Amino acid sequence: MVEREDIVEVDEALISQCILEESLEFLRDIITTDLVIVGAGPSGLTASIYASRAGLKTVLIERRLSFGGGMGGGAMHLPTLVIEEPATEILDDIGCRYKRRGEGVATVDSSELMIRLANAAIDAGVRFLHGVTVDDIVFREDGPRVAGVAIEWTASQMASLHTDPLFLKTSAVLDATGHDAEIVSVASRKVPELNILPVGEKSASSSSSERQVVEKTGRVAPGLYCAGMAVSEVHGLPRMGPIFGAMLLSGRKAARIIIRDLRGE
Ligand code: 48H
Ligand code: FE2
Repeated sequence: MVEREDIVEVDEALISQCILEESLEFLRDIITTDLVIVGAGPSGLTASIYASRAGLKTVLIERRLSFGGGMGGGAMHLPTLVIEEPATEILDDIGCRYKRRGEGVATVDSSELMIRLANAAIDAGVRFLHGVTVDDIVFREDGPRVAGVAIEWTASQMASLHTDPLFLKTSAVLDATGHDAEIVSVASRKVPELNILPVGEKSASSSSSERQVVEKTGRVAPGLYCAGMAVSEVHGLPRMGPIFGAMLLSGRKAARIIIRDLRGE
């Protein structure tokens, strides 16, 4: 086969026009959604896959320009993650290869898991906003309930350039921001009527924490849910260290609860 090198000439104005028209259409489309997930770590990505597959219009907002959250750093930057049963069900579902390492324990390559989760999310129809930080919620006094998020360019925040945010309206917000539970934290601080009191994460105890994180995953206030390490922060659970089964299972469970709540089942 001959490799073609007769590259098409594209006018600069057309490049800008393509980007602006498509991006504005995308942004207009996500002004109202069923679900906003904050954080593209293991729990947020997993939740997005199951929510979107069930038909929820889902947007995932990530502060950084990457997929995977803490998975990329693994344990002290080593490229292997430990996953325990039954989270291998999710690995099978997204086509991620793993190695069995004894009774109920498996290992995965961290790059492969990040990319397979992101790929499954895109296949499921999840829309992504990268380089954007959620720094506040929108709430409604009736209830009271969480009704949306305020978004800002991460770059503006890093440059300490205060600009006013844009708002996205949604039926449910999932805090998958990891250790700091940033969304629950801002909601508890600024909307005392929601009665949320994050307890703070405790020191390590891997096995008990894995179980409890999944158990406590769910609704924090009307319209606001949490998954992953945010659950430890909110409910005062021990950290678990570099084991990721509960992150995946928590994401899947959060999606199931949100789907049920939004369908009024
Ligand atoms: C937009 C935001 C914002 C914001 C944060 O930290 P993550 O990987 O979160 P989880 O809970 O899915 O997974 C936790 C896991 O990585 C981990 O740290 C474990 C298992 N630790 C155990 C231990 O003992 O330490 O991902 C969160 C993502 C990141 O990509 C952030 O950049 C992003 O959320 N994020 N995005 N707006 N306000 N806050
Ligand atoms: Fe961590």
